[in-house]
Amino acid sequence: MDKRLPPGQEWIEEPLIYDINKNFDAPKEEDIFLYVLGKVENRLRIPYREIKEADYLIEIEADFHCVTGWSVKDIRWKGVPSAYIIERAKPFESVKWVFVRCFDGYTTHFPFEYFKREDTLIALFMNGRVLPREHGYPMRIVVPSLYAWKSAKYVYSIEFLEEEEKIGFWEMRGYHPVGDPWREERYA
Ligand SMILES: Nc1nc2c(c(=O)[nH]1)N[C@H]1C(S)=C(S)[C@@H](COP(=O)(O)O)O[C@H]1N2
Ligand SMILES: [Mo]
Repeated sequence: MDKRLPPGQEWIEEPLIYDINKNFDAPKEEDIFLYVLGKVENRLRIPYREIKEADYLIEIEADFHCVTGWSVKDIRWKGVPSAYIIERAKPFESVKWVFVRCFDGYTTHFPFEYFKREDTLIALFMNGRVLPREHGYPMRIVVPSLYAWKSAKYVYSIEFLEEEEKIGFWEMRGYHPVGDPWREERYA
């Protein structure tokens, strides 16, 4: 038994590229912002460059588990930790959920508890390079503690919510609102 592999998963070498829609234009670098909104003290509109040049970037190495059954070991992601967003936006104490929107029309949601984890980040780099287009350029939220569909690519906004009132793309189609691979939370 491989203690590192969540139940029902198998290892593969490289992450498969999954996109609900490939036909969208990535904006030019100077037009890219990350919006932070919802139940927060400070709404933010952070230019991509400001995130890229933040004093405080972290790099993590994490396994990536897709709900369809494949897992990939040791992907390196670099970017700002979720704490950077939390410190600047100051979500209210009452926040329980996070809803993420992406340039391709994709959305996802998950509990704030997982957003707050130390290994959750807004990644701009993958395996030592600027995020490749197909893996989420310009920015991707990476939540290693949840199935890979929660690690939304092409992110442009993060909204903090008190109630589970906005439902993500796959969550709307029967996938789990939490999606913890160790508890095998595939479907709701
Ligand atoms: N914006 C966006 N993010 C997304 C998806 C998507 O279709 N659009 N697919 C998700 C799914 S189902 C998985 S398994 C991973 C795959 O990551 P990869 O395409 O970088 O390998 O991205 C997730 N993030
Ligand atoms: Mo997936």
